[in-house]
Amino acid sequence: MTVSVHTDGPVAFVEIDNPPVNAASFAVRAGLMEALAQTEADAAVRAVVLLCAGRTFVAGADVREFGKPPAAPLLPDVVLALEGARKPWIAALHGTALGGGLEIALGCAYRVAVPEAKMGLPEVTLGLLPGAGGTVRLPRLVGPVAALNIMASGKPVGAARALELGLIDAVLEGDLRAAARAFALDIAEADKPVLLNARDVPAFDAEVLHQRIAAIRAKARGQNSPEAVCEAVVNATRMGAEEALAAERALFLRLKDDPQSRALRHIFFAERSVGKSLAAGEALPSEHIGVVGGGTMGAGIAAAALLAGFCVTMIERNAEAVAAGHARVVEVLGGGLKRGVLTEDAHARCLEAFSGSDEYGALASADLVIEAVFEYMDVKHAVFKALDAVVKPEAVLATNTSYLDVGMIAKAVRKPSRVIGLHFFSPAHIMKLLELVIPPGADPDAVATGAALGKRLGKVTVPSGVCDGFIGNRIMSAYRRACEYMIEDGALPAEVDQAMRGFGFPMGIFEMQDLAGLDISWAMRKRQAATRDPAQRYVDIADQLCEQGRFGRKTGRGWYLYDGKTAQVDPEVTALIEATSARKGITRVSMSGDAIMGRILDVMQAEGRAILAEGIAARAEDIDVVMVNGYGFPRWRGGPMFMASEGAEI
Ligand code: T1G
Repeated sequence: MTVSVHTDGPVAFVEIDNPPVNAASFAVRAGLMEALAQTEADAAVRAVVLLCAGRTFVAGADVREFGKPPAAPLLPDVVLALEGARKPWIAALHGTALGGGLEIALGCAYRVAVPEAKMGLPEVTLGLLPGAGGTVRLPRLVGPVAALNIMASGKPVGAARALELGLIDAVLEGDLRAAARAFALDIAEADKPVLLNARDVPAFDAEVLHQRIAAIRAKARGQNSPEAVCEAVVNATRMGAEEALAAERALFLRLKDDPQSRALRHIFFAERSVGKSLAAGEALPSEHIGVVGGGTMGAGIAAAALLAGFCVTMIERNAEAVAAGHARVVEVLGGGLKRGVLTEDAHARCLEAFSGSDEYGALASADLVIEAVFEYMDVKHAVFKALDAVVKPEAVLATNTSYLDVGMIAKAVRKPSRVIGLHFFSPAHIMKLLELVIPPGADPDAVATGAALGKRLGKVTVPSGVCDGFIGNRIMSAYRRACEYMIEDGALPAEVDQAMRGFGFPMGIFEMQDLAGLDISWAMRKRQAATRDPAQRYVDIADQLCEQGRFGRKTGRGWYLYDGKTAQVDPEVTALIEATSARKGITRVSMSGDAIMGRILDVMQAEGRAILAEGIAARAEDIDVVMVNGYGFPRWRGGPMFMASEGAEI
């Protein structure tokens, strides 16, 4: 039974049971209408408690229904009906009451929650806005500025903050059902609170609201839903509820058909279904993680594992390096404490679970070991030989290499099938993307163990086959080459970067190289020079910059000149580029921003098709997940392969 009614004296319990997240599907909506009729008709019922089975209160409308014709009763109508109930409804919240779930709660006379509950209106992250009255009721309950912050950020608030805001009426300790029953008995004979729709918006500072709207618009970077949220909140301050609800509906329907929302829903589900293609292996229990290498990546990986509750042992080559690596991890954890994302207890627990050593023997009890040492095959081989001699037979060994052949690395151990690739992205404790690189012959249990680690670290774990650059770096190398061809043919770095920013990237490829440091890829190009295909066009502009010691931000000069963090176009670089074109007999031709971005997108999609054809990626949506979560591809465009499938133009 998706929605059941159980009466306990004067209190009726209406329970929704629609796993996995009690999404407000058609069955839930119809069931609520039936429960409303039943409780209204039952003279013995004086108050109604609405709660959910499973792990969370309603986590939103059922997004899977969006592609289908809407089926009455529509959620806005269900909320209106609940709001009009003669008997008071109390929404009893646990887990994450999100989107349409919170809107259902706003239609109830009261809202109560357990201390751990979170609630929010994340529709903007799906390219939508609350479409069941949230943009009208929330401003009337908590004020337009707080409502705007909740709806424009899409971020949930905790129960304590919700109580402060007046979003909920009480935080209930202990058993929610019993506490909600007691609350219901307390209010059963009281007058029902004034309907939210019958209230005026509380007094607010119009200048503050205006400033918040300006900031949201500035950050929107081409997205439509934040703008719509701003418009809806302004409507709530200027219109009566009925007019504002109609305006909200119009905005919602417009956004629901917007390609940006289709793209965001595509990515939402792609991230949750990624890895479903993995062969059925059995994840081995992992509690003790070894990390070899205490540099930036190793420290980030160690911190990520500590934050996820693992015990971590870091190995470095000597006591000094161990101390340096340890200090890096302590600094990362300290940052989390300072920013308030880590409690004192959690911080202490992480430090307690962390140890370092210059002896590989310290990894004897490790369940899984990740190496993050220099990107040289002989260094990797030495590390894996040393690991092979000390770890337990069932331990999984992983390399964090960003482009070396994982199968070649695996040859260093007696049982290569235990070796996988876990390609983290820096900073490893923050970036959500993890490429799970699966060499031929890898043990399915080792692969499943890597996938389980990724899930526990809160990563989006994308399986990849073995090739140069796996999925993300391979596509980035392809469009980096295309951008260097374009600047040799007539474009300039600033024009390329502007085109990418205009498309929605946080920064362009040349700005990004200056940030990362030009010397790193220069060293790789020099290593690969001997094996480079002489028939392939090669642009040596970046080499020339490096030969002049222009390594990017860290040397104050790279593709751009830096005055602090501000990048300036450098006439010397422009001259160098033009001289290179002349030297190669190229007549430079200028390119429009759309032409530049169109070329970049074409190259991304072509490389993506090759990656699929070679079986490196299992699904086109996996490529989108990689590009959105690891390479700054704008989420609201869905990814290069989604754009190709939609025939979307720049
Ligand atoms: N609809 C349908 N399925 C959903 C869903 C939803 N809203 N949310 C989650 N799922 C599925 C998900 O695909 C996965 O399925 C499973 O539940 C577990 O999800 C009118 C229009 C709730 C915080 O945006 O943020 O309401 O892969 O892996 O990490 O104004 O899911 O198991 O088959 O993410 O524990 C607004 C979206 C909708 C919330 C749980 N609500 N969901 O996280 O599990 S629009 C949202 C989440 C709306 C109204 C508007 C998270 C979560 P499967 P999961 P999790």
